[in-house]
Order: sequence, then structure tokens, then C-alpha cells
Amino acid sequence: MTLVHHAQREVTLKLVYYGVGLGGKSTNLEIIHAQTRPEFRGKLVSVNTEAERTLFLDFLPLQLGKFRGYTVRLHLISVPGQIAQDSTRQMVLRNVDGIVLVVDSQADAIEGNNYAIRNLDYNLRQDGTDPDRIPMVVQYNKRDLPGILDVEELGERLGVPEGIPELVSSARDGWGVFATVKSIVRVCMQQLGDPSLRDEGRVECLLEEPRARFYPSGPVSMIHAIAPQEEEQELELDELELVSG
Ligand SMILES: Nc1nc2c(ncn2[C@@H]2O[C@H](COP(=O)(O)OP(=O)(O)OP(=O)(O)O)[C@@H](O)[C@H]2O)c(=O)[nH]1
Ligand SMILES: [Mg+2]
Repeated sequence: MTLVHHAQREVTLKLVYYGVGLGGKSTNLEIIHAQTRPEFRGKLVSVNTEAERTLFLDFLPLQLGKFRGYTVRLHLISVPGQIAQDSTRQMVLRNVDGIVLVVDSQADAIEGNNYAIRNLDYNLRQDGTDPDRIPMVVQYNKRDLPGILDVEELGERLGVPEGIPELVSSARDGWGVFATVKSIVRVCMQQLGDPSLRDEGRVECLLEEPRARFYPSGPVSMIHAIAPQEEEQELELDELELVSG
């Protein structure tokens, strides 16, 4: 739910990067942090395991230009992709305004991408959010790698419905990342319309018309039964590393 502050003439969007483990969610935020002017961004806070996997989240506050006289602020957050961290993902999704679904374009990641989409659907529903009305864009990442699947094939195999903007990127090489964030902001702002006409505080910015579903016939309730096998990882408190830059 978008936060509208009339006195400060500010709008804050909470945008969540979601997707398969190691898909490049954190790298998107690192690139945005590295390539924006310091006066427009806050600290990038990452809570990682020793192996550089996201344990809790990455958080990056960012300021964009003005939209109809209101300063647009973003809270960019990436969830941990590891299957075991599901309660964290549910918590991070609370009051989300827009989702960037980061897809790993490699052929052997298709099962993980599939799982992430179903898991997102399930977790949004758990919180009472209609997954078909949440602003969303899909980012096909890792386009620099050899042997990746065509975008068309990926879209088909993942059941990406019409109406979702699709972008290509190599977050590692730093391209496609800003186009993605602009795209999700555009979808959100289209729903918000003129901020001065909105109430103060949290306002809902869901799509008026639900779009077609990912997996029209997929049994999302079976989500936990279809989780791909993943190595168990013991997490200890002193493994935590707090990075801020
Ligand atoms: N070749 C290539 N590697 C990438 C790209 N994006 C990310 N990576 C690499 O993939 C690995 C995982 O990237 P992360 O950004 O940590 O992935 P994540 O989605 O945040 O992973 P979790 O936090 O575990 O869910 C890192 O080694 C990145 O450098 C890309 O576009 N191309
Ligand atoms: Mg991460």
C-alpha cells in the first residue's frame, strides 16, 4: 500500500524483488546503489550468510524525481530466495506495492523459477493480497550467459500472462536494471494516479482489473509439496554479516 504524505508532498512505494535463489535479486539492488548519486539514495543494508546468500533481506531507500508535484520515494527490498526462508518472504511482502519477479534465464533454473512464482502467489494470498491485481514486472536476468533459454520460451514455460511488462537484463553487467525499476514504478504510478486526489496515509494501488493468472489451473495450495530439493543450511548468528555502503 502506497504511503501518501500531503504536507511533505511525498509518495513512498515499497517494491519487492522476488524470485529463485541466486537469480540476481541482490545484484539488482547493488547496481542501483552503485550507480545512483549519493544524495538520492540511502544506505544499502544487506543481511547475508557467509556464503553471500541473502539471509534476511536487502533494503535500499531511493529518491526519484517528482510526479505531479509529489516527490517519489522508493523502498527497494529483495527477499531471500532460499526455500527455507519462507516466513521472511511472507513478512517482507506485507504492504507491498509492486513486485519485480527476477527470473534466472538458465535452462536448469526453470524448476526453481516455477517454484518461486507459485510461492509468490501463495504468500500473497496468505496475506490477503490478490496476486492477479498486484503491479508486477518480470525481469529475465543473466542474459549474458551462454546456453540460456529464449525469452519467448521462458515466458511460455513460466506461464507469464499478458499484460505483465517483460524486461531483459544482466544485473551482473549492470544493464536492464534501471529499465526494470522504471517499469515497475510506471505500473504503480498508473494505479495511483494524481496523488493530491488520494487520502493521506496508506492507499491501495492494486490493478482495477485482474490480469490473467500465472498457471490458470495450477494448484497453488500444494506449494510446499512441490518445493525442489535444496541443501539444508545451518544458520548461526555469528555467520551474519551486515554490509552497508
Ligand atoms: N552471469 C551473471 N551472473 C549474475 C547475474 N546476476 C547475478 N549474477 C550472479 O549470481 C549470483 C547470485 O546473485 P545474487 O544477486 O546474490 O542472487 P539472489 O537472487 O539475491 O540470491 P539469494 O539472495 O540467495 O536469493 C552472484 O554470483 C551474482 O554475481 C547476471 O545477470 N549474469
Ligand atoms: Mg539475495
